Amino acid sequence: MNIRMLENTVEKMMESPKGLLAMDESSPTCAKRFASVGIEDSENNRRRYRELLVTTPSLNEYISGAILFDETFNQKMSTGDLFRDFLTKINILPGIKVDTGAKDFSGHHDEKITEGLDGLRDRLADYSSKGAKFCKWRAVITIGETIPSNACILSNSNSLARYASLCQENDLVPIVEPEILINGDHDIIKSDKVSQITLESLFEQLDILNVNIAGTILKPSMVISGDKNKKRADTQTVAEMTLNRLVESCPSNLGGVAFLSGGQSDEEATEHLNIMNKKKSELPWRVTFSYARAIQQSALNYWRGKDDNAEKAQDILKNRARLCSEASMGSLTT
Ligand code: 5MM
Repeated sequence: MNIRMLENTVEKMMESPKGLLAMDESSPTCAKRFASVGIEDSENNRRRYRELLVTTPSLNEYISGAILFDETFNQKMSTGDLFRDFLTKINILPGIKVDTGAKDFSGHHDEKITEGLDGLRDRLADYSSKGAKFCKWRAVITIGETIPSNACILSNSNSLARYASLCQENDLVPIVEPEILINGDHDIIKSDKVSQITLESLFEQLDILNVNIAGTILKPSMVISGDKNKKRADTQTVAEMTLNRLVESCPSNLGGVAFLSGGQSDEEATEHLNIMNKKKSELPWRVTFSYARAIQQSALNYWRGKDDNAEKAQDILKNRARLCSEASMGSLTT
């Protein structure tokens, strides 16, 4: 493990005023997003869409790194350039999602365990040799009457830590993403409690497995009421409780924090980040974004697979990336 190299990558990923663009939808997820706007799911359409994203003018002013799915990482653009090389050329670090998905957790109804550790060492060496600088692994934690179970949290935390350790062995910065789903009628207190046990378990496992914390990025959910809760907490409360949770449960030498949007509206996702960053001078790490839907969805809705809509869709994408960037500095005014 080359610590200097990991720290250098972390520094670039967390550079102000930028954040990360998550465009690593697996093929089934991409098919779902396309179906919602009537686009046929094909490799060519996935390439066209991803090409639209990465060729958006000035994207590199707001985005420091892009998380790719394996297909895109190894795919050529219409120009013949590989996506990964094009990103490097425009000063956006190419990253890669390396988990193979959240699967049903045996013996635990309604819970998921993320798979992908088998053969991971070899896959990471290959990605690293082809220019990837960082990786991502997503664990899914569901809130319900009697869940999450300790088994689900422990097993997912341990897998995240094993993945992170293998990444660092290959000089790749691991993004660890324990996503606590927004789905449900739980209140914000329950979300905070689950965040606490999840984060504490994750950092305990990272420590046990000797993962270098300064060379690791956390991609957490915000502490937020369930989407079906009748009295959802307001934006100020979400931002304050999220920051308090991170400060209490995350080590101060962590490389950085880059939130997922997790089904929040575009406006909510930027507003929460903006409020948190009003306090950025008091925080031990940078707090930025690693959004997929909150950056991409409005552009996808406009594009609908039509070349004539591409330029305007890129304007929409650029505008969302700019707003996220401003929110990551606490300087968003609306
Ligand atoms: C882009 O979606 C990623 C997961 O895709 P799969 O479910 O297909 O594996 C996901 O990890 C994403 O990076 C994060 O959830 C952030 O996306 P949102 O939309 O929550 O900002």
